[in-house]
Amino acid sequence: MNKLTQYGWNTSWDHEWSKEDRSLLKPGRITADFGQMYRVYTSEGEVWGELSGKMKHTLQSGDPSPAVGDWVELQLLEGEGRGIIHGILDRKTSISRQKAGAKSAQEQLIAANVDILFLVTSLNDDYNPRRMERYLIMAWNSGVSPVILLSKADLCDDAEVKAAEMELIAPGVPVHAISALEDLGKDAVIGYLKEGVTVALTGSSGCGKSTIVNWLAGTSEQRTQGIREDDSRGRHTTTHRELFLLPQGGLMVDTPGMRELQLYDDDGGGWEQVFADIEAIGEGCRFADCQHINEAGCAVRVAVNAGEIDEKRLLNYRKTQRELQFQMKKEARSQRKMNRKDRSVKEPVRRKSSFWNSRLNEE
Ligand SMILES: Nc1nc2c(ncn2[C@@H]2O[C@H](COP(=O)(O)OP(=O)(O)OP(=O)(O)O)[C@@H](O)[C@H]2O)c(=O)[nH]1
Ligand SMILES: [Mg+2]
Ligand SMILES: [Zn+2]
Repeated sequence: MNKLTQYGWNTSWDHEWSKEDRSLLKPGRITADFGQMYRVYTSEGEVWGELSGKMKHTLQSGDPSPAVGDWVELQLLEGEGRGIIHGILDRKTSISRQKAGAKSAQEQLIAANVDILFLVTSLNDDYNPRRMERYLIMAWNSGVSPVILLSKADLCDDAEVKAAEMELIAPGVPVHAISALEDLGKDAVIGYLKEGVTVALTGSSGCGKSTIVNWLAGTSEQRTQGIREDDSRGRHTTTHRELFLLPQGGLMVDTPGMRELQLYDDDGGGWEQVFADIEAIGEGCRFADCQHINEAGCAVRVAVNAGEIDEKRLLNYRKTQRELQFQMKKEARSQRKMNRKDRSVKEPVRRKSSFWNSRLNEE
């Protein structure tokens, strides 16, 4: 049987665990999330886990539900191959986005306790530097280290040019062109996989995330499917998040491709980090609140005209900024609403619609 340390347990988690009396509970790591049921890896092997009644209740009042990668407190039911989840250990990192379709600002966790995030984009029509900027904002906000993988290098003649472009928009972030089909770049990818290290994959549907899992695992762990001929888009083959233990050591979280990444900024400073170059040049603008559109004495415009900053990057800088500001306003609004409710309702607020139903339709 595999050891808990292979799943990422270490002295730091041990320390966290022993802070409270948990003698009747066992630590387990969530490896898959099926809505109401979870797969949980424990020292006794993998079991089904469901939330305790108390946890379900606190979730309804807004506490975050467990995500793939979370370490949980599990009460194992002897001989039943299942257990009850009583709590979540504090997350070291959490990758979040804004929940699709939500009216208020709502965080949706993609994975927890991830060390490295592979931002995958394929070198066909999927390739889009502006989208990569969005993914980078998410990565830096989550506290994980991003690595850019340019997949399907076999379909492209100028992989080096594209890799250089990525290095320009993401200074200091490693960029690797790979091809699972032609077994190219595998060593670079394996270099990130060490015992106990958790790597997650993210990117559009069809960019080849599940193919990467299979390529590294050397088996067909995950189902993959051809992309649509007419527009090169994927078919949303992967439908739930799952964590795999790889033969090289290390863990990999496969996720469903996103239709669009709506940013959820929890003030992690991701946006400032991604556009640090523009922010720095902007220091030289005459007006402190310069929007870098056509103001007099705008240092950013000068840099754009000199070809030092791509105009499209500047547009994305503004677009993502507006989005995050709008979202913060939404958040403030829903917070005010909550406060009003708190004053008027003594009983805990129960939501009418089923919490779990809404979770199942999330992607
Ligand atoms: N030419 C080429 N095709 C690849 C490569 N890697 C993956 N593909 C193909 O791309 C298609 C989509 O791959 P998947 O691995 O299913 O993509 P995904 O990112 O997991 O997609 P979702 O699960 O929908 O998010 C499949 O037909 C793969 O065979 C590659 O290196 N080269
Ligand atoms: Mg997939
Ligand atoms: Zn300016």
